[in-house]
Amino acid sequence: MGLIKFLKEKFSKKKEEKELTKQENNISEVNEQNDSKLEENNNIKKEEDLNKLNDNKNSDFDLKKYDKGLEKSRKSFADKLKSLSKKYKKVNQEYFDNLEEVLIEADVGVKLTLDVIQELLEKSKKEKLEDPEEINELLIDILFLKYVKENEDKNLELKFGSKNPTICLIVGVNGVGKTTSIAKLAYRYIKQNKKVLIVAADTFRAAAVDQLEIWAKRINCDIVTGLNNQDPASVLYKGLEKAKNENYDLVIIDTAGRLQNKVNLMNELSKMSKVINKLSPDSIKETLLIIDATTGQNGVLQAKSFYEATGLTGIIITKMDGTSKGGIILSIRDELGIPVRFIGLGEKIDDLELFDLEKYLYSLCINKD
Ligand SMILES: Nc1nc2c(ncn2[C@@H]2O[C@H](COP(=O)(O)OP(=O)(O)OP(=O)(O)O)[C@@H](O)[C@H]2O)c(=O)[nH]1
Ligand SMILES: [Mg+2]
Repeated sequence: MGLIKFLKEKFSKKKEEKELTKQENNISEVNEQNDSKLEENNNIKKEEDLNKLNDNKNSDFDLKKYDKGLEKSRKSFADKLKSLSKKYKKVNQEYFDNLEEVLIEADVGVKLTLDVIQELLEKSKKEKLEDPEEINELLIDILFLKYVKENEDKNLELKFGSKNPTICLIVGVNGVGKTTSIAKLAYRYIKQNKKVLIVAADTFRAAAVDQLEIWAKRINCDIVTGLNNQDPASVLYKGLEKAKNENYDLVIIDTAGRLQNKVNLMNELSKMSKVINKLSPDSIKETLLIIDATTGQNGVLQAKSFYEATGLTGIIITKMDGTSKGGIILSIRDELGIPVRFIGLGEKIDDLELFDLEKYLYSLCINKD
């Protein structure tokens, strides 16, 4: 079965609702059984069923967020695919040229677009496909397979060790959404009962610290700050000592985003890495790059620079709700191979979602009208 059909089946509302009603009925049935011998087993089953039900409800809720957050991109990408498939009875070279344009306009990137079109041409020839709908379905399959990497950890959540705090360095150029994403991340893990500490190591602008302090207060998260223009590494030092002494689970570090001078940036970030390695040698370390989806292919260039300067363990793509060019995720993955870990789908504190390739492709590529 092609991915489109699979995703439609997996995510289609009717099926989900039917499934939920069925499960709710099952739970009521379980409730109605009073046989004392079965009571213990039933309780376990009831709990399992309730968990499943909650998982489904959460997944349904997440899907709605994806759908809403990617609305602009879908309106552009999925609608163009649909009108293209309506325009042609049979595919021809012109169809593939148009498809190429749609992919480039969605910011899938020139390199990946050309690869995908090439593969699409070869496969459609081999399988003798001529129906535009089938070609579009094959296109989504190819996009999916291009993203997926074997032997890669599928769990995109931050990892936690049993003893030491996880140290998460947040990097990115000015205005991409670093501070907001830090607040969103802190909130996510506070909700998962983690003890979280924010370190305001962007001492370059006083306003940056103020902004982070406001967020920290709002979500009730501890924060370590320094003085304006204080060496960021010394603020970090203070933060890591506190984290160690007070048994925090997660330390999230805000940094300044001055990419204008790459040498400066490299020096500053490598100094920070040294502090982290010295104070927390046994901690799990993450370096997450924040990319603003609305900056398009420029984001790919930024990612390359940061990757060279610091090494990255993942990417957070923000402002997906504000762009019609949702293909940027595929382009970045293709160019750098780094996993997108989270996506920002709005300005609110809970508008940060774990990246889910299936939900993303479903929301981006499938016209819901
Ligand atoms: N629509 C939308 N806006 C976002 C998202 N993430 C961040 N923003 C907005 O982007 C703007 C910049 O966000 P900041 O978090 O201040 O960005 P920053 O990278 O810390 O900026 P500097 O500290 O100036 O380098 C703010 O107005 C945020 O509300 C998102 O996912 N969606
Ligand atoms: Mg900031």
